[in-house]
Order: sequence, then structure tokens, then C-alpha cells
Amino acid sequence: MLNLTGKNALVTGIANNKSIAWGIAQQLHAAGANLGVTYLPDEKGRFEKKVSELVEPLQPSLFLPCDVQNEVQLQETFDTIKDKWGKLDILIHCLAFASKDALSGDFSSVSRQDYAQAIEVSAYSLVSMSRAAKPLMAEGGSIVTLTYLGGVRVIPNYNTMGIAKAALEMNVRYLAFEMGSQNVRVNGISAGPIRTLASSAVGGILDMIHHVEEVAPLRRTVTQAEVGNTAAFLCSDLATGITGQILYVDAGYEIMGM
Ligand code: NAD
Ligand code: 0WE
Repeated sequence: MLNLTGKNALVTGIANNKSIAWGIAQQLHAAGANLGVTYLPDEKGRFEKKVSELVEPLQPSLFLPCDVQNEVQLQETFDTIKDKWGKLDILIHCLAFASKDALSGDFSSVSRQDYAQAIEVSAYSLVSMSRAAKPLMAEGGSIVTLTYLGGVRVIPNYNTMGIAKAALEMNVRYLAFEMGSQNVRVNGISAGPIRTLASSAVGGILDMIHHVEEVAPLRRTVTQAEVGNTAAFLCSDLATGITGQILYVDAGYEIMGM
């Protein structure tokens, strides 16, 4: 039923084996997709080595450095896809960044620079990647991004990332409208809290996970594989009628008021 054979999928945001993007890459691979993987380069090349070893079993046919703050790298990524693949079917946007200062303390204390960086990396990057992907998706396609409840409700300390996620979710709707005429669908997955590199760097994440385990209808949180399965569904022909949506994969937490 869920079949992605013959589809070219670019997955961004894999840092290690806890990354949500890693859960997504595994499910896309299991459904038969041909994978391309980007990683955030660092000076010592540590991420490059780690991520390339991790993804090896999925045999990605492209493995490229891509810092979304680097316009040249971004263009090179999509130029390479054009050369090597000719077309792109699936784009997974699974990255975010805000400075530590922008993720704690009084929200109003955020600096202009930290506020702009959070929005640039976490929200604008979906716009720039979608723009670059658009000509490669002439036969249609599917774009999926990752968001969090802190973009629509106040979650203490999520602060500036919440503003970035609100912008990201509105980007999903405007991009869905623009790209719908060429049969490109754009959706977001709002995941419940999961222990990853990014979330573990946040104080109190374990307490938040325990809270969800008590309150959510399913009395647990979600896994990277569950988010991955939802992403595979959204990218598949099972979801051809769905665009512009934010789908909650959060064990039901979002419906609760008390
Ligand atoms: P993660 O640390 O595994 O992934 C974050 C990724 O962002 C890393 O791979 C990192 O390299 C990448 N990144 C940061 N700055 C970048 C840049 N300038 N250019 C390119 N890549 C950059 O953590 P994760 O929790 O898997 O996060 C993935 C996505 O899921 C994020 O958008 C996050 O907001 C979202 N999300 C996470 C949770 C959670 O609880 N973990 C819940 C809901 C949504
Ligand atoms: O989107 C996120 C986290 C994204 C993130 C995490 C970090 C930590 C390290 C972005 N930038 C940074 N910058 C760093 O320097 N989540 C949904 C996970 C998360 O983060 C929270 C949460 C949850 C859940 C922050 C406060 C409260 C809850």
C-alpha cells in the first residue's frame, strides 16, 4: 500500500541516531524511496563522519553538506540533485536552531540577533529550500516539515523557538497555496516531545516528557519511528488530498485542556 519506489527524497536534519530525521529516513527507505541526505558541516568534519557512517545501511545516492544559513551550499545542494537525479519528489525539512539565551529566561530579553537567527534557520529555511526545490518538482511532490506545539501555545522556555514555529506553520500554508497549482503538497508534523540532541540540551525536557506520559490520551510520548511513518504517509499516494495541514503526532496531547 505505502509505496515510495521510484521517488527521490532529500532528508535534512540528521545529526545522530536519535534525530527525528533519522526516524523519517529509515521509514522512507523501508517504503522504497531513493535517499539523499544533507548534514550540517563543522570545521572538524565530525558530523560528516558520524552521519555518513549512520546512514550507510540506507545507501543514500547523495550525501551533501548543507548549512541553511549558507546560500551557496543551499544552491549547490539543489544543483547536484538536478544533475544527479533530474527530479525531486520528496523534501524533508527537519531542522531548527535558536541560541541558548533565546530558549530560556524572560521571553522579552531576547536580542534582535538571536531572534532573527532563530527565524532564519528554523522558518525561512523552509521557504528557501522550497523555492530551490520547486523547479525540480515539476511533476508534483511532497514537502514535510517538523513543528511543535510551542508554536501555537505557550510552553515555558520555548520562547523564541515558538515564534519561529508559528512562522514556520504559516509558511506551510502559503507555500501549499503557491505550489498547489503544480501538485506539490506542503505539510507539517507537530511532534510530541522526544529525547534528541536538540531537546536534550534543554533543561527539564525529561520532566516535560513525564508530564506528557501522564496527561496524553495514549499515556505515553511518541517515537521517531512513529513520526517517520507519518512522514512516509504524507509523502505517499495515500495522502494526495492533503496539503497545507499541520498533523499532530503527539499521542493526543494537543486535544487536552485539563
Ligand atoms: P536534532 O538535534 O537531531 O536535529 C536538529 C538538526 O538541525 C540537526 O541535525 C542539526 O544539524 C540541524 N541544524 C541546525 N542548524 C542548522 C543549519 N544552520 N543548517 C542545517 N541544519 C541545521 O533534533 P530533533 O529533535 O530531531 O529536531 C528536528 C526537528 O524536529 C526540529 O525542527 C525540531 O524543532 C523538531 N521537533 C522536535 C521535537 C523534539 O521534542 N525533539 C518535537 C517537535 C518538533
Ligand atoms: O524544537 C525543539 C528544540 C529545538 C532547539 C533546541 C536547541 C538546544 C540547543 C533549537 N535550538 C537549540 N539550540 C541549542 O543551543 N523542540 C521541540 C524540543 C524542545 O525544546 C524545548 C522544549 C522542547 C519540547 C525548549 C523549551 C521547552 C520545551
